[in-house]
Amino acid sequence: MNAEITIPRREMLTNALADKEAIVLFAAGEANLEKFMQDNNFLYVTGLQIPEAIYFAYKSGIVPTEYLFIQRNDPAKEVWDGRKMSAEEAKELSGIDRIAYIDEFAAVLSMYCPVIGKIWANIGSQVIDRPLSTQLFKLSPIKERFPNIVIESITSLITPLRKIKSDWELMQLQRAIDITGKAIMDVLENAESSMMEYELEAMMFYRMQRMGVKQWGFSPIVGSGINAATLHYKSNECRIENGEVVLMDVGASYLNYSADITRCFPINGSFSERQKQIYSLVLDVQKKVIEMIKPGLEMAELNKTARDLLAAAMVEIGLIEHPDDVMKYYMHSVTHFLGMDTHDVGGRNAILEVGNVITVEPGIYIPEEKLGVRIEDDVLVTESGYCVLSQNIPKEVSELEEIRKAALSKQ
Ligand SMILES: [Mn+2]
Repeated sequence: MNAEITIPRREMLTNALADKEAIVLFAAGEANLEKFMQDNNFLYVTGLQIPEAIYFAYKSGIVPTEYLFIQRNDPAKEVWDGRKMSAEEAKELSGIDRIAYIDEFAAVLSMYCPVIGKIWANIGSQVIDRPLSTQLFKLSPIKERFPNIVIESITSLITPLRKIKSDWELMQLQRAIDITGKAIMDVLENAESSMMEYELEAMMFYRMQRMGVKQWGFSPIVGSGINAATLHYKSNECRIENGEVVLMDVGASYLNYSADITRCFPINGSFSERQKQIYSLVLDVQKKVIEMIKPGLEMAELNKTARDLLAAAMVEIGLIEHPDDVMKYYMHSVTHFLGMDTHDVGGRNAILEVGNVITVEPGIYIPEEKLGVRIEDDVLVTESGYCVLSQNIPKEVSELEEIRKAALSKQ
């Protein structure tokens, strides 16, 4: 990500500001012994993968004033943390002209505060029984000294931008999806019964990291048998038994763009009749929901259709008696926005627009049969309807069985 990409984003963002409004975006804090993961709003606006930095913009008249505050390089700390990004590098990479240091932020902000009406900041969600977010904590002196300044979450200002993916963003997402697909193929071709779920996770991360991925987009789910029926199963610590269906809900994060794919497969090469029945139902519903996707459609419609179709199918096979009981075996939404965040900004009830990327992920979970099936693809909304970005990752029963049988015959 460079200035060419982020300058137009900042133009659009500051255009959305009213007179006397400001933006304050905090980068993620310095990583201690964990991997550094940048704040996505800060990254979207500046393109910079540096900790602790602060972006500030103030609009009065037409042209906004922009500052970027960065860490000072401390030669004594260099041996521990490496050299900090210099002011020249930060300016070059971000296209922001006024570069200052973090210890100057308070003085600069104090200068503008008497005239600022509102500050849009990445303050995170405010849950009343939780501690203040670091960002809100850093802004709290303003609340005391300048009580007239409204501090508001940047989410509503930045969401209209982030939910329409540019061509560049689609390239990164496609890369994340393709790498995830390769990782899933590795599992399909190498998994054996009696392996541990975490071995499958390791196979996938090995492939992903060799292809330039630094982290998972979210904690990967690899669940076999009854574990596949636990929606957010993450421990991935059980042995895979012969005859089980394995569910993998995984996504690589490539340059902070996250894939989100779910595939299920029979560990011993072929689905049982019952497994095939349930799998085929879910796949059929998934395809029908995907076919509905087009600009102007409410996401709520996708949810309603998925629920209605799954309910009808469950009644037909005698799994439930009445369609209203569908929640017993299907209890989540069928779609969410996808992007820098796995559950990206945009909400769950938006109207689809060209350039949105969403998931489609119906499922049926029957713990008493030790079976859980979810099938999830990532879909771009286009002018003529949709494009399934993960279409190359096999999901037909015949494809999955063929790949598994070929793999098992080699072992
Ligand atoms: Mn998902």
